[in-house]
Amino acid sequence: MAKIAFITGVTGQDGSFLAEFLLEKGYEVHGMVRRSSTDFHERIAHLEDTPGFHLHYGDLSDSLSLVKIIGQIRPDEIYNLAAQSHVQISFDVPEYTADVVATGVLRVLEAVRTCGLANSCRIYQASTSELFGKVEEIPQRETTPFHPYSPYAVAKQYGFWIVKEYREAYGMFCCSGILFNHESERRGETFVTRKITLAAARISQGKQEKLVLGNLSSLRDWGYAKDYVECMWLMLQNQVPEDFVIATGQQHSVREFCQKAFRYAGIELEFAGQGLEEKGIDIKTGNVRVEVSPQFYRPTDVVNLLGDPSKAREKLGWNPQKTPFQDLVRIMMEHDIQKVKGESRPLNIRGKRTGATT
Ligand code: NAP
Ligand code: G4F
Repeated sequence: MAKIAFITGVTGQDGSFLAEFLLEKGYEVHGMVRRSSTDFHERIAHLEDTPGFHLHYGDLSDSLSLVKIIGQIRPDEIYNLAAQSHVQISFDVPEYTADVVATGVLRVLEAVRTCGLANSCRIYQASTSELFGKVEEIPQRETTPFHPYSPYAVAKQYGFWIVKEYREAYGMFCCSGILFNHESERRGETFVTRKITLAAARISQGKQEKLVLGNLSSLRDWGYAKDYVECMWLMLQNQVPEDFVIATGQQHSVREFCQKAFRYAGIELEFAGQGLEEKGIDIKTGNVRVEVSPQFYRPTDVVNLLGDPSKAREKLGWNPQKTPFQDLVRIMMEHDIQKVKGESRPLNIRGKRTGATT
């Protein structure tokens, strides 16, 4: 009998890679989608006719839909990836973020209990390095104290603790992956790496003038999303439910990511100036290609994330360096150089077609 997996957030970056990964392993995969005015799910469109892949309408803010889906499909494994996942936007919609990112986790756990699956169903919760926030230790590991530093991170902290609580109170196999930033050619376009790779590709093709960013000095431990979904699965195959830090153990700044991405597009950038006055200048032409705006600064920002993946390497046999930083930038740039070749519509100064602010 094929194992049955249920993925919330299947239309997202991680959900789409995880669905592919589980289908390849022979799982029957069920994904939850929410109704939207555009019913095209770009990241999973290629999977929609695959045998063993099924979609259900539901929402993390709607307990009844969770109970209905989980009761109907009776999954062996649940991957709870759905979230309002943008940190800056969590300052704009804090209450909604709390409902989906915090209470949503509780709803999934309670749905599993309501359906009588507490002893059989294993649950993965998408936790985050944002829990370390205003960091109290470098690098951050499983024992590092949490100091969440945004409405998103505070909500994710509730998710982390309620999973731990249900594990201890009811003996459920539920665990959290404390994942550091992971990116890909499917990353949402307003996260900083994808904003940069798309802009570098467009600028090199004369389709965008400049890129406007926030804090260029922010440091992140960036990995490749495709490698990280394997770890989610490994955590649920473990003998016992445990929480793991998932990271590469390498750190880079936003500025450095810019330089590498633009170099890939044939533009050598030199940064000059400080703070809001800092500019990224094309060394060959003297044109300013990167500027800084306070619009992209957060009321509180997490600026020094570096993970220690030793526990995942030792206990799960996971390789944190499968896709090194250089390869991640190359994969994203190769994809985006091709993607923007087909674009003709004019873009605003932020490289966006809408008035959105992130
Ligand atoms: P993402 O691309 O933003 O995808 C989020 C997914 O959640 C989408 O499928 C979205 O559906 C769905 N969703 C949002 N609100 C929902 C709701 N109310 N009900 C049901 N579904 C909802 O995020 P990601 O990068 O794949 O991240 C996956 C998970 O890992 C998230 O929980 C995120 O917070 C966490 N995480 C991510 C990273 C990272 O670096 N990527 C690191 C640590 C933790 P729509 O397509 O309809 O919007
Ligand atoms: O790409 P970001 O928006 O990702 P952030 O805030 O680290 O959150 C992502 O990773 C978390 C794991 O640590 C996940 F939990 C979360 O769901 C999400 O996937 O920003 C990265 C850094 C920040 O310090 C930000 O201030 O880049 C800085 N930054 C500088 N300019 C910018 C920009 N971020 C964005 N989004 N846009 C900018 O223009």
